[in-house]
Amino acid sequence: MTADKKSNGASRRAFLKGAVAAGGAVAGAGMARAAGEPDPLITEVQEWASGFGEGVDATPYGLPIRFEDDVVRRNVEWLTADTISSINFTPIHALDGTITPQGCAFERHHSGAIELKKEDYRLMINGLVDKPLVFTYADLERFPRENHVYFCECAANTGMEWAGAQLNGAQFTHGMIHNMEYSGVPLRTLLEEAGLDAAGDLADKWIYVEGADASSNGRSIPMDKALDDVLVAFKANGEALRKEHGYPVRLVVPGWEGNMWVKWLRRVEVMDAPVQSREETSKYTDTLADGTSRKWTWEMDAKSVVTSPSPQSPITHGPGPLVITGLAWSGRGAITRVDVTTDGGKNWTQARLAKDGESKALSRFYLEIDWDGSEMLLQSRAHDETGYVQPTKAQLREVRGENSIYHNNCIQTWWVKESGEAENVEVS
Ligand SMILES: Nc1nc2c(c(=O)[nH]1)N[C@H]1C(S)=C(S)[C@@H](COP(=O)(O)O)O[C@H]1N2
Ligand SMILES: [Mo]
Repeated sequence: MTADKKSNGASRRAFLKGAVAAGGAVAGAGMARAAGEPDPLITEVQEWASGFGEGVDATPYGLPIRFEDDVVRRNVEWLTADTISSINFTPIHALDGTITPQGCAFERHHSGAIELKKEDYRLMINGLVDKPLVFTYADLERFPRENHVYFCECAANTGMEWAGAQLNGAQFTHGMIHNMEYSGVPLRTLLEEAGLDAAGDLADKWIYVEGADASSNGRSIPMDKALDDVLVAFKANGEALRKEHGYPVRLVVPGWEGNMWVKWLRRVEVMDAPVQSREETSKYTDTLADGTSRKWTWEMDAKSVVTSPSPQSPITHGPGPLVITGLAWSGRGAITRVDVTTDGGKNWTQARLAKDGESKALSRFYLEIDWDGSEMLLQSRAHDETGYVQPTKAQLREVRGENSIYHNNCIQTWWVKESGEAENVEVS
């Protein structure tokens, strides 16, 4: 291995504690046991076949079986001073497919997750509209609905990695993302209900959206986006939004940074200029090397990560068939291709997309290899339908410097060792 590896191992290994499974490599290259070997799990009558299981009344609303209790959201205590204004991370290293179950989808709150009943819910549309309106939840349910799958990524995802390899696990480096099927009413429908004639030329108009929680989390959105694909959503993955994701109603702003996806949506004001709120000036902007900041960086650039093998999902078998898998996404449209390298970027192989990329939604990729048991520097590289290719860390630093927190979409490297264990590193 000639590439240089850099990591801040000791400090970050400490917080991971039990997160890494104990598995090491086992002998044998086979994918299945040879027939004929005595195996009590095959030859004996098992306990679970000797009596009855639970009745259908045992679990009116099911949770994952207890053996899966490590597939949970985790937070990193030292990242924030208080859990009320904090973040936790989706266990992407342990999931497959693309849909994130709500129960383990990351949460980001500025003033905690509030409890708001449907009966107490109101949405106001005001400002430069023909007739200001207030909708109840029941009113919203009477408008034609749409269903769409979209990812929601916090702009701070991967934000700890600018200065060097930092957090040891895909959950922590890339887990500020979830991908759900939303059911809701296009914001366009509600704006048209209020009437936009009063706004005049829509090309230079904005909306300001805010939540009902104490933080209100207000953001300005240009009118053309508001009228394009923004959804006022009340269901995710078929069921009501969870409290932590904005029950009963949240804004879905496809492809744009998570901060704009206002939860507990209470107000949409049509305006002739952006508000320049805290969340779009001192926060969620990127300071460059020369001290100036990038403005209006709403779209999430194409990005990908290998979810397994990875530090929390080590290889637990010997050489032979190995499934490498991960996620790719772009705020500008569909993923068209993902490449994977096992040697730190010298040779790339095109991975297999589980299905055709969907616009502004996660794509799952697989690369099946015959692992020779030697160490690997695993990386993935996403391409989207605009022709954009995910940059290396060095390429990104060249244009963005190292002052940023947000919008780090660089290529991630896992150093997979002969033991099958993996570590977050940088290659140069
Ligand atoms: N009202 C309100 N909306 C909010 C927030 C908030 O604190 N309050 N956090 C924002 C941020 S920064 C992100 S990344 C997303 C996270 O959505 P989630 O908690 O459903 O994952 O919600 C956004 N919407
Ligand atoms: Mo965020």
